[in-house]
Amino acid sequence: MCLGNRSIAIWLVFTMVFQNKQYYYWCFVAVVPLLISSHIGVVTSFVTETPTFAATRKVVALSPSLSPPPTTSTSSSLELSNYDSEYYTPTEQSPQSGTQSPITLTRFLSQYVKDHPELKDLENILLAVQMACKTIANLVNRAGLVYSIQHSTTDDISQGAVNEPDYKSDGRYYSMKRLDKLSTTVLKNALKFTGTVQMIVPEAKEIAEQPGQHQPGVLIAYDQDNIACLDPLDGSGNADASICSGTVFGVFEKAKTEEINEETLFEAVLQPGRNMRAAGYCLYSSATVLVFTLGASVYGFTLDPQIQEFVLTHDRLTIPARGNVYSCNEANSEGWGDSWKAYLKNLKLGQGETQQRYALRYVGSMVGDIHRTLLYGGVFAYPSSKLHKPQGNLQLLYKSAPLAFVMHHAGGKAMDESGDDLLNKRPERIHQKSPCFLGSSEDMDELKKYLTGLQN
Ligand code: FDP
Repeated sequence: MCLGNRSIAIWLVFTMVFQNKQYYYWCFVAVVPLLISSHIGVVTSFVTETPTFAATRKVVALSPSLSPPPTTSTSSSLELSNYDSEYYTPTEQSPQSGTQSPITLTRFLSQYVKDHPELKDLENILLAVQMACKTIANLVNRAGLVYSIQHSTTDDISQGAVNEPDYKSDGRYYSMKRLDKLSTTVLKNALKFTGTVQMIVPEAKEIAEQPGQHQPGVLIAYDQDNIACLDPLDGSGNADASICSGTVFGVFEKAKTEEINEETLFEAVLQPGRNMRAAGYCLYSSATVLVFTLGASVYGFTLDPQIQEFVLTHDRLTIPARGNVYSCNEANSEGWGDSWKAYLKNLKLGQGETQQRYALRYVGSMVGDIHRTLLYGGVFAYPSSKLHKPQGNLQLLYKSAPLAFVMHHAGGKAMDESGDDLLNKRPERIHQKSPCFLGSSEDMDELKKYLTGLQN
């Protein structure tokens, strides 16, 4: 632009001098202010961009826990503010004792296990999970970029895809496969890095329940004391459309068997959710949020992208006792059971216990729907549908049970279709699905009356 203006000006001067036409004189008068303003633009952007660059470099230099917090203040508003340094302020208080100052996950855990030495063996697994979640967050954020590249070379890729049995015509095939694979590798590597954790990726032999379904990449990881189930990326098919997805994990005490092989490990992991020692999820959305419980309160940590650290943002998270939202896939409604239908009808008409009409919110990504339910209250449900999904769509062991465990410790409830506590349900197979209902305690109590036939 600048170069263009300059050429026009030179050309005008040239023609003015050599042809002496008044017309060119007036054009020159009009172009000079343009030229000046473009120069001012260059100078202004130089002035405004320089501090931004300086600030960026400062942020990078502030490697967490290695560099001390900045002590001098500078004139730029982009410089790190005091609250950043608070993350690194040593605190004498226990994380449970109500401190208000932000605290990183690493520091939180070290303090937590100091207060609860019996949980010390969980620290490694959680630190590995948080490391992996940071990387997965990055992969998910870049999914849209990869998507556009893939769609520019559709020919050979789509041919390969349609030949595979689990091809999905909705375009979610690639990111599902690619991101599932990548996030499984990331989690595996992070867990291996602890030096104590071993891994198994169980084969999904019983996916025949729903032929044509994409097989989730569940991981089973174990060390001397614990055995964990991890769903590396639930909702991976949504990532291309920049819709949220999440990692889910649940940790059991490992059975003290002498010999460790696939059989004994699978036996050890097929436990009711109630036996978990820890569970949680990481949501990849407009923010990356890691929510977990070590069997007592629930804590939520948000990834601060400036410093690449999870910081405590939801201290002892509890779900509201009542909500005004229900969350389910209405496309399955023709196959739903009568009790769930009757309950929903009353919510929609404002004829439930609260006499208030409920709204529908359904992302279709379980971690996102559960996170919203946890924060705002209400009901999340994946009931059975006799037409298409007789067991719903959610695996008990590594999706609904860990989330039910979190829900329970946040003061909410989770049930199966008979109204029994979902945490008491023992899966018979790794990939077994089960209808589930999770949410606010009063909403769940009301729903239970329908499911158990007390109300219809
Ligand atoms: P997705 O198939 O997109 O991976 O467990 C998988 C899951 O998503 C959940 O995240 C989500 O709650 C559910 O399935 C959505 O199922 P429907 O498409 O049948 O509603």
